[in-house]
Amino acid sequence: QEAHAAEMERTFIAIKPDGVQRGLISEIVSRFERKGFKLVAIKIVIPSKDFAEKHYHDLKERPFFNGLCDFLSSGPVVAMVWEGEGVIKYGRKLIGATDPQKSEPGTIRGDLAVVVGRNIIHGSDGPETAKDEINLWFKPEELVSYTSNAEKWVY
Ligand code: 3AN
Repeated sequence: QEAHAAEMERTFIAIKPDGVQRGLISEIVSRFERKGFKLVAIKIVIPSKDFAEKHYHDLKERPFFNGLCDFLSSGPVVAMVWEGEGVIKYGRKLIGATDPQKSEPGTIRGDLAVVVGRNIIHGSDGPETAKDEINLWFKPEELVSYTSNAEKWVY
């Protein structure tokens, strides 16, 4: 069981300050939970600007980089690690397209957000960024390995 859990794919998901302020924490958590993914780390933090710049380092040449980092560091963020088969790619599917005007109804951004600068949630876009982002936001001991009762019915 432990070996199985250790091999399972993980992704970093964050509810941004707009999602927290709008009271969407439980709504977002519940979509990942009901799908069958497993929550292995969660905390609420106000990231510093410096930390936000590290998180978004890939976007530093983009014109919206500074505003984006100001925004991420403007209030509490719920940082999470979710685990499950295909969770990186499917997590992105649950989240929907970057621009909420283009994300499908039924997705988190499609149902709950209107503009790209306030799109309420972040999800890692691939295995490498997932690893990097989990390492940036969490210490190893903050990740919990456990077998959930639901697991034997999900898999
Ligand atoms: P995603 O969050 O879907 O992976 P990225 O990585 O392209 O999308 O962009 C990261 C974040 O940057 C987005 N979540 C959004 O908040 C912000 N962003 C992306 N494009 C724009 C834009 N044109 N104007 C303002 N903010 C943007």
